[in-house]
Amino acid sequence: MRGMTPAVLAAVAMLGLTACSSGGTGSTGTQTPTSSSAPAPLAAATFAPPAASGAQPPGVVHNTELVPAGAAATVTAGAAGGGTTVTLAVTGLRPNRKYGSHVHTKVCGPKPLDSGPHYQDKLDPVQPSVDPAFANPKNEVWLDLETDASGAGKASATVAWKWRPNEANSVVLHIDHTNHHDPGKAGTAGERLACLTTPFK
Ligand SMILES: [Cu+2]
Repeated sequence: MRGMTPAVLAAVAMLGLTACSSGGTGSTGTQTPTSSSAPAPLAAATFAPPAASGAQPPGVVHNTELVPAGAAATVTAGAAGGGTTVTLAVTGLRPNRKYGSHVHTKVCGPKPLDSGPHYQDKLDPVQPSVDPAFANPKNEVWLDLETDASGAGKASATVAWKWRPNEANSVVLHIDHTNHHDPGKAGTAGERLACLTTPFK
């Protein structure tokens, strides 16, 4: 601060106050380059009940018994060769329990079905898609996981394609692991428990 006039110091102090009162998460220092091997989270939130109307929280819970208060999720995604890798990490779920999960097309809303169908690379002309020729983990992003004793879990999926812009917008947690092969049930994992709005691009 040597060499600064009192007026400059006052201005610096005021800027500081302004920055703090904005409450934002703006830069507070030098930017460190993000490593390509550890992409920044696309979305991260503690699940919250849906808002009665208007804007929804980023993570919406539909079943508070199986996604208890404090449960949280983080999604990262990045290019992998010519394809895409998505990772889902959760904490605070029920311990030692299997959950299904997929990338869905729409943002999370107050109702479980608001998140729309699964994102598919090759779109099944028949919707909802339960044909294993389309509803499979090469054509969709499946992130089934099993929690540990603390309720934490992680899943990763790599597919050979990239997103169509703005068509994949959430990660949904389901009550069961995903059905892999049964025609009429392929890709289904039961009740939608929670949803994290995630803008895949
Ligand atoms: Cu799903």
